[in-house]
Amino acid sequence: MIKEEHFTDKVADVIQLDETLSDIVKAQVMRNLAKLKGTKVNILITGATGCGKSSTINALFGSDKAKVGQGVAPETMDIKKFELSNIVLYDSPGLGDGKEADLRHAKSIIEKLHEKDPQGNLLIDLVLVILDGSSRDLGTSFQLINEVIIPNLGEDNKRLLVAINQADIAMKGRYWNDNENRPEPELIKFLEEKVNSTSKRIKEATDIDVEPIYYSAGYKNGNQAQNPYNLSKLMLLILQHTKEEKRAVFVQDINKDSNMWKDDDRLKDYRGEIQKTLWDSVKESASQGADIGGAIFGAPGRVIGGAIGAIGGFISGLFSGW
Ligand SMILES: Nc1nc2c(ncn2[C@@H]2O[C@H](COP(=O)(O)OP(=O)(O)OP(=O)(O)O)[C@@H](O)[C@H]2O)c(=O)[nH]1
Ligand SMILES: [Mg+2]
Repeated sequence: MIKEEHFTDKVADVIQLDETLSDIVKAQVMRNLAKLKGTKVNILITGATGCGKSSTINALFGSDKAKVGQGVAPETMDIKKFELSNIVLYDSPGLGDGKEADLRHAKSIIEKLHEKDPQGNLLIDLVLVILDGSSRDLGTSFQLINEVIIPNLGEDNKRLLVAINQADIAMKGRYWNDNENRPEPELIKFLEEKVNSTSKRIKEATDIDVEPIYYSAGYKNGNQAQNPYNLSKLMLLILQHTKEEKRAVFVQDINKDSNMWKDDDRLKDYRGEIQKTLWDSVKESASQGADIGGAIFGAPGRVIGGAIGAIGGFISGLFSGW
């Protein structure tokens, strides 16, 4: 497989060619871009067997990164690490696989949550807990969130994200509009109740406020396939829960297949907000400490060596068809 050129190199090319910038400014931007290129975002993804961890990873970051289970045996036995260009994923089993396995999994999740990076910061930027929306009994998932994850999050509650997957089969497939890939009002009501009861169960046990969302990671099964639903809502939430200075690197690893992102609840322009968030973050990271903010990365239409067009076009080109 040919490795895709890194977006920071493309931005660097544009900057180098810009004759209005001094060498000092260029050097600073180059340093910033090099730093950005090396930035890692570490995400821990966990949840019960079969909730859709692998499917979600593949939908967010491109297919076949993680093996999707077909049988009943748990595919994820211990924490698995997937290194993309800048995003590092840790795929961990949740609870519910028996007492011994549960203890082992809880222990390794707790260790991960406390692990520090070489700079002494907490390694894990974000914990995504996935619940299986089609399951009646989410007891072990609440145990995972309330007793394992939240007590070990430290100060930074923002590190936790809870998302309810398999929205399409939450009512055994009833009230899912297959043609338009969206829930009908009866199912929406059911899912909203699930969201509310989830946040209530967490609040009562831990006094922590979380705002879960529901989505579907979609599936491929032989020649049957269904696109995700609300994946863009999930992606925006992931970005918003990531430290501002790190958000830009999602540009590199995000799934470039626009089909993944098109179906959602339309309550917000999620795709537009993702683009804006990414663009703002690239701008902010690249121009830090160099006196160019307004010049190169200023309002669209201001022509400074074609920089805006080239970079802006690159970012929006990521999501062709949006
Ligand atoms: N209908 C539907 N099926 C889904 C969805 N997400 C995942 N699945 C299916 O659920 C099954 C399990 O999905 P995986 O992604 O392997 O789940 P996992 O959490 O990685 O499972 P383990 O690694 O075994 O713990 C597969 O058959 C998926 O195709 C969804 O949103 N809707
Ligand atoms: Mg898996």
